[in-house]
Amino acid sequence: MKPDIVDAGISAARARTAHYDAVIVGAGFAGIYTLYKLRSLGLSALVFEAGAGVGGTWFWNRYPGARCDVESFEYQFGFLDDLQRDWNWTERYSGQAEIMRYMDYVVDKLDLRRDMRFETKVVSAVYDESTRRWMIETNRNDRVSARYCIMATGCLSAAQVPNIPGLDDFAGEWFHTGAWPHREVDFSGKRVAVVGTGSSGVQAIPVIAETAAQLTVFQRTPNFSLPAFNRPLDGREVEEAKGHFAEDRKRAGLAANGALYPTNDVGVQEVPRERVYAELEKRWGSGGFGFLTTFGDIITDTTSNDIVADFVRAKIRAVIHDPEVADLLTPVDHPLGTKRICLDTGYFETFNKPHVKLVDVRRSPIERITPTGILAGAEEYGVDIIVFATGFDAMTGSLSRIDIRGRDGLELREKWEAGPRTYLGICSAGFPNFFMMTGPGSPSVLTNVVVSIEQHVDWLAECISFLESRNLTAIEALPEAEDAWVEHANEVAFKTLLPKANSWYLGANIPGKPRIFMPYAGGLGVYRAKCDEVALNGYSGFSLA
Ligand code: NA7
Repeated sequence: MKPDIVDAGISAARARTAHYDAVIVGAGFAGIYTLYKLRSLGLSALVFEAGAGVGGTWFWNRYPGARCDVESFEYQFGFLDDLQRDWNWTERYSGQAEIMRYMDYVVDKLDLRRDMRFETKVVSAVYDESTRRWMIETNRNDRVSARYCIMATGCLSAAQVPNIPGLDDFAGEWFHTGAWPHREVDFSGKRVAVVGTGSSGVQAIPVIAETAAQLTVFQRTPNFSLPAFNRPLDGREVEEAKGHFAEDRKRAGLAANGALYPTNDVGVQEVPRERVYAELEKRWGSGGFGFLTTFGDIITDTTSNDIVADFVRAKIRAVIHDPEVADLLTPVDHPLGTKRICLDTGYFETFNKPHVKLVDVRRSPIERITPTGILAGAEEYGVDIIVFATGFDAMTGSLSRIDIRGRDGLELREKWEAGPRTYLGICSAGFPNFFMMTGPGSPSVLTNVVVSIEQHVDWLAECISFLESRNLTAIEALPEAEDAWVEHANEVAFKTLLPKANSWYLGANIPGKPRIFMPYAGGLGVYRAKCDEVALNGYSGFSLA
């Protein structure tokens, strides 16, 4: 269907309202696939993207060392075999620049760019019950009405700079890893501070240390990090992987984590300890998240988790020369895997370098930023550049920064004041024809997110086809179905150790954010079956009109 432009006669700046079947917010993996899929249904769809290009979170996270922690063969689209056939990954874990090239390649190959508007932020999305349409407005004064409003805004897109007094007066440069400038930042000869030691800090620190004159790392919580063992891929293994891609993809789509890590149902305490260590050593040597599935109960049993965590702690200590620094870098305050685990290349070894210093901000809290440095624990650390690797307002941040209003003017922000409430992580009661791709309450960040995205988009497309074929104009989650899903998701999370850490999964990194475990911890395979069942039952838990 062709979009239709009509004169709304509102103001000169907003004289025209464009009408589409769907508006998609975000041009990351989710936005790209949603546009492709809706187009293939014959719908007109328009994508708004804040960045100057496609890529979503990868567009912004171009900090030194930025790399995916899911293997390249798995972290790519699977919906069209040609896409993987004609693309050759060069490293086991792709770097940010290669992922960007891949996403550009996909968008060009599928001719999607012509329906994307870049450097355009959606500021509001308001549902008009009388027309059953969403009115979407942007910071460029676009006004677009659409039957379906699809948020492909990503789980890790709203960068969070901590509110530290004095930052405005800092005379040097400062950056956030998640909003990195599109130019080379030269650290050579500079005194650099990195605040934060999550995945972004862990990736950036070794690379920054290569050229900085001095690097001071401000750590609040030491994190578990495993060696990635990244390496170049050779042509033969790339070809071989392409040959069994479809089969692998199917398997990943049914797995709990949407990936191909070898699993093992056996519990840590069911086998002799020497065998436990031998297995852990083997997985450790292969690199990557597969370590966490060496045994079946690492994420559910405290004692088993401790045994495996001790193994990791010993590995960490073994590479750090100074025992005091080793103490500081060894994670002790949360079970292994309950904060998103990091994959690194030479992270802990970096702290053996004489020009790298570690400051424990729990012992020496950051008091303020001065014009020339950071004041922490009554000591001023002089720096020229500050890098905030302080994470994101995860899962809800990119939604709450938009003024979203559903039926009767209900504000999403207000509805979610005590924490996000969704049905299946896709829809929320009071917001008809409003869909979130990998929203809170879906497996998303606990999985290989590209596989989760494809599951969501496929489900969405089927749902829209269902509505269109029956001339239905509105679908909305029922409050009781939403309540039951929220309760179920909570119950599932609390059967694991995941809620035991102060993680961004729980919103614990954002001052004042309600403490709700946001992703669905029941596994992608189980989740997929639930979504399929809902569809098969004529969209049970939804009202249709
Ligand atoms: P994360 O994982 O949220 O890490 C942020 C880090 O910044 C973490 O170490 C935080 O400590 C630290 N932090 C946050 N605020 C502060 C303040 N105010 N002072 C000191 N330290 C602070 O974000 P990343 O970008 O590294 O990774 C996000 C995800 O992207 C990652 O999990 C992958 O999925 C990809 P804390 O642990 O909260 O004590």
